[in-house]
Amino acid sequence: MHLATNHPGHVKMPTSSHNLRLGLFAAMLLAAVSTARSADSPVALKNVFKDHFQVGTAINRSHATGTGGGRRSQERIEKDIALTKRQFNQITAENDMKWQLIHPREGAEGYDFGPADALVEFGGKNGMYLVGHTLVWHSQTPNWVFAGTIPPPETADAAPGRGGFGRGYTGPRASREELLERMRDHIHTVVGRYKGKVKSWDVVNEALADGGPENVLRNSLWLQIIGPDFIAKAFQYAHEADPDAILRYNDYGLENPVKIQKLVTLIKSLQEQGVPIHAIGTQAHLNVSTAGFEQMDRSLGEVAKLGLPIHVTELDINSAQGGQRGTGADIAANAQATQGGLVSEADRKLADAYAGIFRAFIKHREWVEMVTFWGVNDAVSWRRSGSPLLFDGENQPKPAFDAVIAEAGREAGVK
Ligand code: 9MR
Repeated sequence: MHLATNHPGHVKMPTSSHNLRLGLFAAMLLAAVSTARSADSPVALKNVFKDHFQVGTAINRSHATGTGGGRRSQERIEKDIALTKRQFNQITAENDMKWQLIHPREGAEGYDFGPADALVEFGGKNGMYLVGHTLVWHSQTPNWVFAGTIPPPETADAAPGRGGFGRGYTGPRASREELLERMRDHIHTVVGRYKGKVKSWDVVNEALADGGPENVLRNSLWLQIIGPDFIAKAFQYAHEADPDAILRYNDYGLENPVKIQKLVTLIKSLQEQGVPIHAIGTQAHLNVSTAGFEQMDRSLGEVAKLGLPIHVTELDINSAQGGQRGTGADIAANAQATQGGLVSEADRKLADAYAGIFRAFIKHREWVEMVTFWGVNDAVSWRRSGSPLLFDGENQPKPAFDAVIAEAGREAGVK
């Protein structure tokens, strides 16, 4: 039985005394939700979901180093950091552990660990679970990685060190052995440096092909030069570097039934070969028009069949802009969720979508171990024009935040 209606913040009082107790608990939780609108509120995602899964966020370099400037002022960065500490118990580097940034040049001197070190220190100081993103990806990988060591002069423009990030590299290529050796060096160095601190790694990112069922794997330079076993090798190297790390395969679009089948094909094959893979990362970059309980329930149900923990790794929901003001009969409901203010149609749709997917996360809690938002707030999101997160650019909780918290309350009421 559901005690709350679809509207977050509205609780139907139950009848039996057992249910009354639980109903009161749910009501108390929801009362706490209304105080969540203050920026100093004690209501935190990490606490509300502590018996379900970790709740984390991607953070960027400004957050890790505590330095504003550029697009975001020092004052705002400090508020982002305060919000991060209050709400989340897990962090992922949005960019600074990508090959392009952590290992821009060839050789032992070619690493740039500063920003990643700052992030690891920030997480450690604040008792946060650290996730490393990402070791092997078709994107954001410098050209030198794929380049043959002695390019002929006529292809010098495409030679190592001339910029570009992997996808477009067309110069003379490394041999399979050369590329495997670079991959091994990279993984051993990066994973080894943060051994025991970064607890979980996105070892291979987005290796599945989009489109129809013909191709399982993306036609990347990794695939072309090494062959399909580049994935198994990456996991093997990461496991050698830190045998205790949780190694994930991470991809997007796992709401799409065709892509899920490709995931199943890939992961079963890795499992049959005894490859050390410990969790599936489903990015969950969603759109408000399709995101909701049914879509997420179906996707998680399929992924769970693999028998591995599921980490929701890059959650956000692109929401339409320019929503209309609620009117007439909607006013009471809107007011309840906003303490007197009106909820725009766009905010309402986003809240409903988030409520649905969190209901699905809770339903699959046996498998879902971590939920990571891809950004602290709308202003720092890669999809900022789609206002995709729970906090606005001023770090104020949106109706979607209330809706997510209310799902925990709803669950408390049904158990
Ligand atoms: O959010 C990231 C953005 O700041 C970067 O410019 C971009 C390219 O490195 O990557 C974004 O994050 C991606 C993630 O690393 C992998 N999955 C898709 C994410 C969104 O593009």
